[in-house]
Amino acid sequence: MKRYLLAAVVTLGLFSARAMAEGELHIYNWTDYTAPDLVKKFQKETGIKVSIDTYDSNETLLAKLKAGGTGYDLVVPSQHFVKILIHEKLLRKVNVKSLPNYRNVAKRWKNPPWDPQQQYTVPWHWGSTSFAYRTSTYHGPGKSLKEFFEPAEELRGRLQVFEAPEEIVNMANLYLGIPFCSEDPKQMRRVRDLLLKQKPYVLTYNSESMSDRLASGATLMTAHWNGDALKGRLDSVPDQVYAYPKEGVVGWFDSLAVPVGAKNVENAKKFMNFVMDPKNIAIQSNYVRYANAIPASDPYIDPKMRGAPELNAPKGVPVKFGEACSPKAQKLISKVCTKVMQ
Ligand code: N2P
Repeated sequence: MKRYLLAAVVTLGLFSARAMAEGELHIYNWTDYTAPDLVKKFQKETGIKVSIDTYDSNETLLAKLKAGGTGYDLVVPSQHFVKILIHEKLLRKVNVKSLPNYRNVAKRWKNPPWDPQQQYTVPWHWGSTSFAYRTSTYHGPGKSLKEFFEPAEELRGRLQVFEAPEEIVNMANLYLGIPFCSEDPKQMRRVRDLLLKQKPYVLTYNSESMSDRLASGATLMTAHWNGDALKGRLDSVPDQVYAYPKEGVVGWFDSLAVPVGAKNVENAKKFMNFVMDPKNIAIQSNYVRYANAIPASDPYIDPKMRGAPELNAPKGVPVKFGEACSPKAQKLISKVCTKVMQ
């Protein structure tokens, strides 16, 4: 986990008088998921000093919020974890519809099933989870999850698998044809056995630096999120392919939400409103390379993202969105992953 203050506000350790006056905003977000230029612009326009901590899975976020006393004002859960966090009374209502820029949200993403009255969340990005590789070092074809879960011999010790339990288990479920959030110990034993069989091929269980490891040659295949894979391809790994296996990819939709106990709620709402502005969310999308829910941002989106295969699932490949698992199913997932990743 990294904590950093943006250089814009850390001028020889002295904060501008305006920043002091306007207060602070503490964001807890996924690694490499907040555009520095977006934050700089927000700080400049509002005088609010922003700090960012990062995490690498919804489970880490959930555990952190459950422990309490985080000091965070904004967090970025995926859709099914929004439901869990609401159920656990860990999120605070913020009357999203009163924010002026809410009108910019695409109709299809308004009042989403995980927040039907839009009381808690503002859309951030949506995307999918699959695997990726470089065509120069692995010949694919990248058409089945079998290549990821039961890899070819050349991949022994050269695979990166997310440390995010539910996402990896969901991928395994897709491959094995087992429903998400299974409460059936027999089905979950099949998942465990598959992951244990995959283990000798795994170099690291880790949800960061996926493209960097592919670029250096440390790995030949990695679990990946589609936007991160696109970013990797555009920045440093031109032959990186994000696979769309026939069994499907795991879909997710991440949102901004205010945790209970946040001290800077008004500043959090200012940021929520700020990112529903088309130009601002375009700055964010162009950095992280993920789609957003503000259609008026389209003219400002980097043309390199238009039609990018990473952001467009081919017809016939199912995109199956993660579901809010019952405590029993959550426990089984955690048991499987503790056994596999220990
Ligand atoms: C992190 C992106 C994570 C998105 N760079 C997963 N929901």
